[in-house]
Amino acid sequence: MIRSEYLNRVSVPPSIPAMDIAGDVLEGLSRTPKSLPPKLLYDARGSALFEQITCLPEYYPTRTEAAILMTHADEICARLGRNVSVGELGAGTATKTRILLRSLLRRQFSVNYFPLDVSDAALQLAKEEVERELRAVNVHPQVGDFEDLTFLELQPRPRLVLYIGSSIGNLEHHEAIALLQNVARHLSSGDQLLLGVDLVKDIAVMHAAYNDSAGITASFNRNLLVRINRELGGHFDPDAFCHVSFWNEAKSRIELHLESRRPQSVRVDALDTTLRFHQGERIHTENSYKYTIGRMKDLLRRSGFEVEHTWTDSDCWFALSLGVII
Ligand code: SAH
Ligand code: AVI
Repeated sequence: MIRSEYLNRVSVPPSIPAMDIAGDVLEGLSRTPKSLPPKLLYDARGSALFEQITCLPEYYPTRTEAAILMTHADEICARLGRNVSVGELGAGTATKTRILLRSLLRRQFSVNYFPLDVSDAALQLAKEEVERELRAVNVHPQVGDFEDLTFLELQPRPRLVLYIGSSIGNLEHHEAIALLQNVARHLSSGDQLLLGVDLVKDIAVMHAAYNDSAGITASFNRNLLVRINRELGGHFDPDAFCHVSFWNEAKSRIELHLESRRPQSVRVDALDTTLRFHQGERIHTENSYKYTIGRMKDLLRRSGFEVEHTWTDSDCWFALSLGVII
C-alpha cells in the first residue's frame, strides 16, 4: 500500500477538535477578504495529499532538502551535542527526518524523538515507519498545535529541535519570529535548532511547484472545503472553486487561494450561517514565503539563536541552518 493510501485509511478523530475548526472557519470566512488558516489543510486526507505533493516532479522542495540531508547528515550530526534528543515541529510523516536519525544512530546508541503535528494520521505513520526502520529510536508523538511547546521540556538535554520542510514559510514574518522565540524560551544553553527554508529562485520553478499538471495541489487546496463539509456540515461544492496560486514578488511569497467560479451562497450548518461569494471572490488559504540566506540568518538571530552553519544544494534552491542557544 502506498503511503498516501495508508493515510487515507487511518481511522482517526479529526486532527483538531471540531470546536476549534468552527471558530477558525467562522472568523476566517467572516473577514474581507476571506481567509482560512493553513493548518486546517492537514486532516488525514490533507496529509495524504501533501505526501503525494512531495513526490510530484514539479515540487522541488522535498527532494532538494532530502538531497542536502543525504549529503550532509553526518556533518550536521558531528556538530550536535553528545547524546541529543530530537524534537520536531510539524513533523508530518517524518520521512526526511529518518535520514538524520539514521546518521545520529552512528554516533549514539538510541534517540528519543518527539514529533509534534496537528495531524494525528501523519504522526501515526511517522511512529510506525521510524520505529520499524530504526529500532533504537523511541518515538513520542505529540498531537497538537505550535501554540503549546511545553513538550520540548519533556525532551532530555541536550536537545535538537527540527523545523524543516520550509514549513516556517507558511507563517507571516512576525509569526515566524514569535514561534522561534517561543522555541528558544523552552530551550537551554547549548540546545540547537535545525531550520529548513526554501530560497527565492526562478519564478517559473516556484510557480510550477504550486500549479502541478496532475492537479494534486489543487485537490490539496480544495480539501479545505471538503473538510468543512464533513466536520461542520458545510454545503460547499468544491468544484465551484478553482485553485489559484501565484508568485507575489513584493512579499516574496507564493500565495494559494480558492476562487469562486460564480456567485453562490453556501450554508454551513454547524456555524448556523450562510456564506455569500461573488464571482471571482477568493478565500486566501496559504502563503509560502521564500527566503534568502541573509533573511533566514536574521530570523534565527532575532529569535535568540546564534547561527553555527548553513548548508545548501548546488543550485542554492533550499537551505538548512543550524542555530544554537548561547
Ligand atoms: N516536516 C514535514 C511535513 C511538512 S508539511 C516535511 O518536511 O515534509 C507541514 C506539517 O506541519 C503538516 O504535517 C501539518 O499538519 C503541520 N502543521 C501545520 N500547521 C501546524 C500547526 N499550527 N501546529 C502543528 N503542526 C502544524
Ligand atoms: C508544508 N509547506 C512547506 C508546503 C509549502 O510548500 O509551502 C505546503 C504546500 N502547499 C502547497 N504545496 C505544498
